[in-house]
Amino acid sequence: MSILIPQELIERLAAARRVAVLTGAGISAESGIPTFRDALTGLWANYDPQELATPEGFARNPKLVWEWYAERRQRIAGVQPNPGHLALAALERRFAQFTLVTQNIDSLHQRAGSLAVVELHGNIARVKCSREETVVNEFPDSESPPRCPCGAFLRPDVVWFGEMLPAAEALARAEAAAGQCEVFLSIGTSAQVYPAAELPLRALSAGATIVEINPERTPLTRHAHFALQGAAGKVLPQLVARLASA
Ligand code: BJW
Repeated sequence: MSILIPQELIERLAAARRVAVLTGAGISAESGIPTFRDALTGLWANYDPQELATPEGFARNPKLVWEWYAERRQRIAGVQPNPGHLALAALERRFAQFTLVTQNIDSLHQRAGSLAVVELHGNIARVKCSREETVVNEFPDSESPPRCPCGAFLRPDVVWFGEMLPAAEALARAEAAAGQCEVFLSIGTSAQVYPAAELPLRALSAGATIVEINPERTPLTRHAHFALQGAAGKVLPQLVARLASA
């Protein structure tokens, strides 16, 4: 089913030179990766986030957390970017300045061909020492979790609740893009987790047009100039096609 995309949105996008995008788990849902908060299929549906995505949870049960991430890493390796990821890669080529900020850790944007990707919550493919924070490229897979030569457990290089965002530099790039863009697209995120959820509000305060693409309403919806209620894998290719003929 085709979603009605207002002509005014196409015109604003066609006139824009600086565009920023924030993506969340919803954009990868159509690739077969469960989201976090969807009640039935979400990753949290069967687990308590406090046990799996906090440093305290890892300290309490490192084996459970390591194995949950190992399972997700394996699942991600077996999926492909979907039409939503591919449409964003195509969109990037159209604008003078285009920044794609993602909360996802799955590399699907990069695999779809996006170049300027800012990863706010790390990347599941990397592993780091839980004490020294250094990235470790080779480790024995006989232990769960394996240990760093310093003796501490290795952990996924992702950002858990209560942790600072890794690269202060990544957050600074995301904030700059949000503050400077003319159009900001928030795609497939429940807009509940900070500081990512603050980015569209920053863009709004700076005068940008805010566009949300999500089948469900979120706390951002009432602030959005355009709320396109549909799946990213359907809406984004339509948006790109309309823009190409604008
Ligand atoms: C579709 C679709 C389709 C489905 N198409 N759409 C201010 C106020 C209150 C609290 C805080 C605050 N500032 C900081 C905090 C604390 C905390 C926080 O935000 N808590 C909130 C829950 C209230 N934030 C932090 O702790 C952050 N750190 C920090 O702020 O450091 C400074 C600090 C330190 C100490 C104390 C205080 C401050 C770190 C946050 C890290 C989040 N980490 C995770 C795990 C990453 C690793 C992993 O993947 O395992 O990141 S949690 C999880 O949530 C993951 C996601 O990236 C993130 C966001 O979720 P997302 O992507 O929005 O997914 P869902 O599932 O929520 O939504 C999916 C959406 O898609 C839905 O809306 C669907 O409808 C939609 N959808 N199909 C389009 N086909």
